[in-house]
Amino acid sequence: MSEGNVKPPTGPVVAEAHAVDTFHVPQALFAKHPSKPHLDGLDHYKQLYKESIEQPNQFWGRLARELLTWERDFQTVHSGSLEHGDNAWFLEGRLNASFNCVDRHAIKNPDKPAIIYEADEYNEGRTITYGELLREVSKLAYTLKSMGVRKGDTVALYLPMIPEAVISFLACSRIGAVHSVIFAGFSSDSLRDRIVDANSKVIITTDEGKRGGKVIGTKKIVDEALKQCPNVSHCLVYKRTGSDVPWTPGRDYWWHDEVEKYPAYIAPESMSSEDPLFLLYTSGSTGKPKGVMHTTGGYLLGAAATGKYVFDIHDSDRFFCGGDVGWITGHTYVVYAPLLLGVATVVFEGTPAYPDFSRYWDVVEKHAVTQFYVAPTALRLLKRAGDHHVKHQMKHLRVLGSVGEPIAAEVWKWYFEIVGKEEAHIVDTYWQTETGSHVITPLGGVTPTKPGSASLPFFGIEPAIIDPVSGEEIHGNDVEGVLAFKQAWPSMARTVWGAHKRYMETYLKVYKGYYFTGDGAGRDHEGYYWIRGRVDDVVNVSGHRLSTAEIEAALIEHPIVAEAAVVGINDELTGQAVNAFVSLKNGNEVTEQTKKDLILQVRKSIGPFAAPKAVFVVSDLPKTRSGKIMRRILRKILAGEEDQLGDTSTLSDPSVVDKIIETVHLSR
Ligand code: 6R9
Repeated sequence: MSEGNVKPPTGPVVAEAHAVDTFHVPQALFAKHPSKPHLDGLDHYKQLYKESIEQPNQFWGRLARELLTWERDFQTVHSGSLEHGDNAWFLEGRLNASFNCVDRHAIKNPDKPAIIYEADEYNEGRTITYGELLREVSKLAYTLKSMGVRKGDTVALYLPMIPEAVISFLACSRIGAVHSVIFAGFSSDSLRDRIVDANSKVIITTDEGKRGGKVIGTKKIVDEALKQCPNVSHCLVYKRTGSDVPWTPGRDYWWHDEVEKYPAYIAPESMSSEDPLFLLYTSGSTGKPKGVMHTTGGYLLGAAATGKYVFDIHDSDRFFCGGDVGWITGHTYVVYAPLLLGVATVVFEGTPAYPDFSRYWDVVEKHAVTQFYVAPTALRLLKRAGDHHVKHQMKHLRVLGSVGEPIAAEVWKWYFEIVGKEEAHIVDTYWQTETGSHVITPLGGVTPTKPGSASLPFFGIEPAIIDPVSGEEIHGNDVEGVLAFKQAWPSMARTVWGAHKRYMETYLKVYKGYYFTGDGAGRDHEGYYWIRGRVDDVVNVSGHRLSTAEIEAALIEHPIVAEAAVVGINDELTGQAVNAFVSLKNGNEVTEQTKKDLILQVRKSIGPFAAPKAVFVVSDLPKTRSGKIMRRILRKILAGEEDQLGDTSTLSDPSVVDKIIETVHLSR
């Protein structure tokens, strides 16, 4: 782990939190409910929570049999430990993810809507029933098989938010292939790295994508990446816009030509509970992204259980998660949770600002959405745009979820009052790519909430607040520290692809016997959790998780850059923003173009969403005598806290600090 890794958490102290209001589940939610929430109030939660912690095998064994369909039952609910990093769930059990998401609902009710596709343009969407989904998934599964994909192989997906993305997830899992989704905002370099790391031989993409009225050249980016992926034998292309795209015969295949060759049913592959279901790359405190690996039984149970209890999903619901399938939120709550529970999921291709700031609410109204789930960054944008854009009744809404970053109390209240009309329950869900599903969260229709707090642990999660200095757990309430978990849970990541040692070191060895989240947190006088943000070198920009080290590595790739230091600073709209400091190699002059080139370098190397908001070209960076860059000093300067830099005499050249202050001031 890198320098400054375990910084004491910042943010409001717990004492302030005492003053906040507690919101009870609105009575109107019960009035509009199709039946009633799955649990009868907080005591019922407490009773089940107690069982989940004291008798986890009994609790999870029961839920796994209730929520999933097993082709062969399991005998061992859990084995392994956090200490050894060998956790396994539902051993001996066999099941298939696509069977659980599709077949069992298609058999019962083939005409029930499964996917409500809301295209970028308002009237171009369509609805896909469970029966149709089964046929589409089967045909694609056949296609992948014919391309040589076998059980255990990884398949790269580089797709926009269209139904074919969901179909691709499920087609992979149907034949036992491991999907590795790469967010379609990543650059060709990032895509290449992920294809190579996972050794994917087949990739699925589109000719182009459409988002917010703009066209995205997905196939072009794939072509660029594949120049350096000699092992990719097949590229399957779904025609989204019909534009002319470059074509490599023998490697590129049109989706529509291929799928029509195959029958509309293929039997699902029998998988062991612990077989990998997917890889998803995420940023950590070092430069190289990690391929977080989730397995079948445990992950699916986490998705289904949180879908049921956190979102209070019932049979007739229509679920809308605004997250992209390229991130974990889309994996678990666009695809798996709603489909496992057999309800309709909205796949929204556009943005909240196109054609105007009413778009989300138009979608919610049009499809009578019952649960809506989004990141605070979108809410901040919409709140700022003005309440007049929220002119919709949205009377079916029961649960409004928030995810990805802390939600400020004013934004929380806006969501509750203006979007939910005080009739829907707000759930601020805390979790991570690595946790697979929600870990600290209110339960919809059940848990009283406090704006800004993710509230209480989900079933089976035993949080611990640890003192980052002593490494000891801090017991009792009204405490602050870093957040860890004491017990394994079914949907936790099992490893980092090809790097189990890194998995152990990042999550399980920091505090022995605990899973370390990387976040600071407080536990208030009522046992409610307040997430303070990352204590490592991870920056959260608009809910996108970025590693400062990864951005630094991108900057250093530019031939004129000698050294780079990247820090996250608070930003009103995006939560945090990336600011970069670079020093140039000898002989390189700073020109008007330099900063633009460096920003372009990051866009090219990672993707547009990682581009620094500001670049400061400086003569040297503040370093310790052993050469470690003191990012803390840069953060303080940007925050205008030059008077609180602390002791700078230990720097190898203390005079650089004044020069940096001057550069920052001049550029403002
Ligand atoms: C689901 C997701 C994980 C990091 C996590 C934390 C932050 C997520 C949050 C939250 C405060 C919440 N985070 N949910 N912070 N309140 N409700 O976002 O996964 O992309 O892996 O990011 O996001 O810092 O550690 P991922």
